[in-house]
Amino acid sequence: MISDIDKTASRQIEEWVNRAVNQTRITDIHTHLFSPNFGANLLWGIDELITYHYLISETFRWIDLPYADYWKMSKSEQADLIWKTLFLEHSPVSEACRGILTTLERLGLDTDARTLEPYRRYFRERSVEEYVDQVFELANLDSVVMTNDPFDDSERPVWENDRSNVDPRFHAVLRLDAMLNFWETGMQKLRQWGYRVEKDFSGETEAEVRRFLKDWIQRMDAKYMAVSLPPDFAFPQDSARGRLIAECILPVAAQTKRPFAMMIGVKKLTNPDLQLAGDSVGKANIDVVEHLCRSYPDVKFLVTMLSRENQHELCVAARKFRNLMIFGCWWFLNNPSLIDEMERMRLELLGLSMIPQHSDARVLDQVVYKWDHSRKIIARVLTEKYTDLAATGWKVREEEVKRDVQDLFSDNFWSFVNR
Ligand code: RAT
Ligand code: ZN
Repeated sequence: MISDIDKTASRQIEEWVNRAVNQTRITDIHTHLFSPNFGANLLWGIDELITYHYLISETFRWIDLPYADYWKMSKSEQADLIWKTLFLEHSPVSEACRGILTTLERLGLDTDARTLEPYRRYFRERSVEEYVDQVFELANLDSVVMTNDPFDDSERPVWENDRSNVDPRFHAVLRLDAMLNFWETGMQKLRQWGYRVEKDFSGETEAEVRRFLKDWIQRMDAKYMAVSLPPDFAFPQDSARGRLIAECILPVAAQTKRPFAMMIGVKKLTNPDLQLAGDSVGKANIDVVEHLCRSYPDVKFLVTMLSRENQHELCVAARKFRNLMIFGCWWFLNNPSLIDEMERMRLELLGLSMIPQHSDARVLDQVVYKWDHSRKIIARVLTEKYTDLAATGWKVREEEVKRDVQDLFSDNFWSFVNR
């Protein structure tokens, strides 16, 4: 007979879960952060936090300023405008605004200063190296996975010249949007770098793209290859992207045993005037994911989808294919109400065999709030699930809770990558 467990037992479970969730060091499997040797590519500090593109789009809801005028402003002028609009003229209740306050609070700053100056002073006094240590400590991170784009001219030279200086806490990922989504320009660059590729795929093009992928996986020690894809992503498809995936990415993924990460559902530049803040979301077709997993059992797929409407079928797909690992609550889904719903659904459908979250941080300091907020939700949902188990008479043990949280926050990713 299933009974309610007594209050002491449920408090005990809550304590164990909170302890495990707070003390387990996380591998953050998708960020836009960089090891400090990438110089200005690593963003940090108050002005970067405030001008995060999530906050830019929220600001334009309130102001009539022409978009172009905003982009002409200096970084600190932009930050002043966003601060005034979203924090002083209205209360900062959105998740992205609240995140700034959580970060400042965790750094030990007065969140009620109502002016950016004390925060600017605080960051002026710091060096990036000491700040990376401080942030890793505060967010309790083991390591983070970067997004590394060899087609980016500010990034490529660092890999070519100086890669021994990469901080070992920062892992690389070979990001391939520039080639898969923009073949005409991507292939020009490949040619400049000495790969014998042709726009119409004649000659050695496919073999040469495979050579490029293998060269860069090795150069970066990339943990996986990745791309973001539109809602209408189809495969197989008679297009440059379809051909590149079929003939280059998938064979190289199988051969090198590196997963292929697909981040599906982004509508790029729905409002181009907003630049990076101008992307939107659309529901994608799960059949494509299922087709890939079924047809390429030797390829490991890491998948996240941007639309809330895709989440249930994505969980079901993961039940069918062990070469599919689902991860994160991506971008517009990285909000408490949706994280709560998604983690609950995943635990119910997949148990602990998933990667519940990634931060997607673009500014170093953001990992502090993103993980603070997600940890709280994950702890709450897990507590409820273990409490339900305890009500059956199953004895929850602290060691097992720790093991499970270690899987969720780190080992599921590493076992999948190394499988
Ligand atoms: O969440 C974001 O910051 C987006 O702009 C994207 O970077 C997205 O996460 C991506 O990796 O494409
Ligand atoms: Zn991202």
